[in-house]
Amino acid sequence: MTSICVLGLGYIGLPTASIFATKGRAVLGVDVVPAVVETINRGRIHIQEPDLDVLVRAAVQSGNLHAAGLPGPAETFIIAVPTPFVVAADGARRPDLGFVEAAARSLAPVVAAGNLIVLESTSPVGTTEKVKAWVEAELARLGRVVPGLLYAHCPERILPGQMLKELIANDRIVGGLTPEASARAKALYETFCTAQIFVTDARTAELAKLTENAFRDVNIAFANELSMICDKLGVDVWELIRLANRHPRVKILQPGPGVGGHCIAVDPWFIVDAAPAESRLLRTAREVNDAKPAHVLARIRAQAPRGAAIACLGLSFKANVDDLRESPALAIATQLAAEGYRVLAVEPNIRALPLGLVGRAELLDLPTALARAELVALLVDHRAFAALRRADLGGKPLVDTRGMIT
Ligand code: SAJ
Repeated sequence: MTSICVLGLGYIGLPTASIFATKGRAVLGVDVVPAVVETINRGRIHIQEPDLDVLVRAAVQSGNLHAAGLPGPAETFIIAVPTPFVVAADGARRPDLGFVEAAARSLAPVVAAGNLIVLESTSPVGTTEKVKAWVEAELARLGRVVPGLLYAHCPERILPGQMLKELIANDRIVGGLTPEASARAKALYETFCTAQIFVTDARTAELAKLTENAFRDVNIAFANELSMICDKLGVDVWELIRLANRHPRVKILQPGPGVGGHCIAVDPWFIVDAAPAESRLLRTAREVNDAKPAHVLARIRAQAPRGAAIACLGLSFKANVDDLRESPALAIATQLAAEGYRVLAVEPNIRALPLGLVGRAELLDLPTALARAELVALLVDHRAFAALRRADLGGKPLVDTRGMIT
């Protein structure tokens, strides 16, 4: 009998399902994409994350992890599907809970009395209550009566690039719709989490996760705004931050080409959408970070005429990952190509250009790109670029969005 059914085998669901399986639980992983199901059942992975391949292979080979297209009966269900936003006609960003709703409704045919349903997806306040309403609506439609279902939110906090370490070692927050649900969810995560698990209610747990990412977004926006002020005033922002951070109570983050990924650039909007009049700082931070790629593009245009060859060092959304989703570096490279620049992309973490750049850019190694470039744009602070020095650039103009090249 399956112990845990995990819906969504992406960046969160796959490591979570695998770790439960390696702890001896019988896990059914569910994904709507057949290729993902097939890949995982072969013990392979469809995403890049250090050591995840080893974990998934161990989980599948132990016989404890199996993937399928539909959920089956289990004691516990974990929903780990995407929660993106959609841009409404008036420009507002609204959460798209379509994947969560579909996952919740898909449970109705298989849930049994006393089952626990955990929402892990980062979600707007009130979503766990909605999950309950969707399951109940679908049960009613099927004419099923299933007493004692328990619901909880348990957001993940793991950092892409060091997920497996953080999955085990990060403190967690669990918020049930009832104290019994919280207690069951806490016991569930104690299976593998070696850190503290704090219990609260579902709405606080939902807002806590959004708050963590909004906090980081606001702090990165501060750094990005400083970098734009410094460009205007002719001050070296890296030197400035280094010095200001010598104050015992100042800890400024690092500017970059913008904020990417599927978390920090998304989650604050769920707060802004729910409390627009009160979320002035959060909205402005999002706007500042979203405006940074345009600032970087303006600096490149000012130093290189159209048609020039631009070495774009890094395409991913942050250092040392292959994840191109919502990447400001990719957006900058794509825009340069659209404007007629010759884009020489250097991205050591991918083997082929993303579709949007195919035929419009070249994927090169670092020495070749540097040799052919007329301007060098350092967009991602990958380890692979750490040894690069200004002296290696032969006097070519440099736009260093990460303050990496000295
Ligand atoms: N960035 C900067 N300057 C900085 C720090 C980050 O420009 O000083 C940029 C990065 O380059 C990247 C973006 O911000 O484009 C986000 O990167 P990140 O490493 O800060 O965070 P994510 O999106 O990979 O993961 C975040 C984490 N949240 C927090 O640190 C509060 C992670 O713990 C969450 O689990 C994850 O979001 C999530 O899934 O919500």
